[in-house]
Amino acid sequence: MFEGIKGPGAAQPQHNGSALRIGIVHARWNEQIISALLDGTLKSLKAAGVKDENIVIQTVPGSYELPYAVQKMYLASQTQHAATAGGSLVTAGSADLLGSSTNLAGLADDKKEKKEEGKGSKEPFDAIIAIGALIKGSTMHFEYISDAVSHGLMRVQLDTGCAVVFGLLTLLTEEQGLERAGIDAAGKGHNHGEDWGAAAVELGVKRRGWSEGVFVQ
Ligand code: DLZ
Repeated sequence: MFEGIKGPGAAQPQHNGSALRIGIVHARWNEQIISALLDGTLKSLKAAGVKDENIVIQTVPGSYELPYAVQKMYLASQTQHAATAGGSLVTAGSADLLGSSTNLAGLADDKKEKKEEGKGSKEPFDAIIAIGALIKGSTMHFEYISDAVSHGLMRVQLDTGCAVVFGLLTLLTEEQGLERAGIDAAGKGHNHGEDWGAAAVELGVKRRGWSEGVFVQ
């Protein structure tokens, strides 16, 4: 998957994602790039065995909204898990929630966009992949958003304990984005979404191990 290009190199052994629940949230700006990145991400998730019904996809207008959406999605998955287990929100296992500065009442607002997942898992997400493409313009807008989103995504993963995959492209030109989405005219690019899907599976599997005191290779 990663031959001849910059990338993480395949994990050894390949991780099995068949038990994982993965969230994806993507911005809608720069749709052509985002769409290809999303395809690449889904391709690698499925190649690792992640089941369709255990992948939840949400969209937000732009990259600036990604950290907020990741945080809310993770809390929503915890709410689903608590409801399925017949517990209430503030019970054992919800320490992450208590440590968060999020207003739980705000979850109701998010229900409008929530996809019906039917038979899928109701476990808290093992990893959430945040995908966006920021393209530099002629003002300082790009710098502020890139910085805020990068820090926001790091913060939300450390605050919640959910692995967050950084799928934000910070681009000087649209061409750079096409290359990194694997859809450039020269055909030299590589779809970074494939790396992000693999990273989510690896972190999801390792996170489960770490939470049980096991170090998965
Ligand atoms: C406003 C804006 C601009 C100019 N450029 C981009 C971009 O290249 N990529 C992206 O994902 N979002 C962009 N946005 C939208 C902001 O991220 C955000 O959605 C709005 O400022 C509303 O908060």
